[in-house]
Amino acid sequence: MRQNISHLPKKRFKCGLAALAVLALLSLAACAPAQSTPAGATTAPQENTVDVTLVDGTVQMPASLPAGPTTLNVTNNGTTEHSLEVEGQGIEAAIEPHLQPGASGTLEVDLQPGTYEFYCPVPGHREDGMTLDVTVTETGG
Ligand SMILES: [Cu+2]
Repeated sequence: MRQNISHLPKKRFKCGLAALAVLALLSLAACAPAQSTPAGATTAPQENTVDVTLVDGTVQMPASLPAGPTTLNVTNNGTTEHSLEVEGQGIEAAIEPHLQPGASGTLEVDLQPGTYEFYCPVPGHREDGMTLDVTVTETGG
C-alpha cells in the first residue's frame, strides 16, 4: 500500500515536469524573436556610403575613406561598359556583370585600414588610367 501511495506523486511529478518543459519551450519561442530584432540598432558598427563615378579613363571618388562596412554606389557615366573592382587587405570584390553606360550598381566591402586599389576590371581600362589608390584610415572612436 505504501508503495502505491508513493507511486502516484511520482507520476504527477513527471507530468508537472513535462508541462514545465513545454511552458519553457513556449516561452523561449516567444522570447527569441523579440531578442533578435533590436529596432534601434544602436550598437551596429558605423556604415559608410561612398559614391563612385566611372567615366572613360577615370575612377572618380574620394582617395581616402574611413574604415568600416562600406556600400559603394557606382555609376557608369562613360560611353562604354565599365565596372569597379576593389583590391587590397585581403579583399577582392567586383561588380558583376559590368555596368553598361548610364547603369549603376552597388558593391559592399568591409574596409580595414590600409591601401586599396579601386580600378575598372574591363580589359585594358586599368592600364588606360581607370585606377585609383585609396587609403582607408581608422575611424576615430
Ligand atoms: Cu572601364
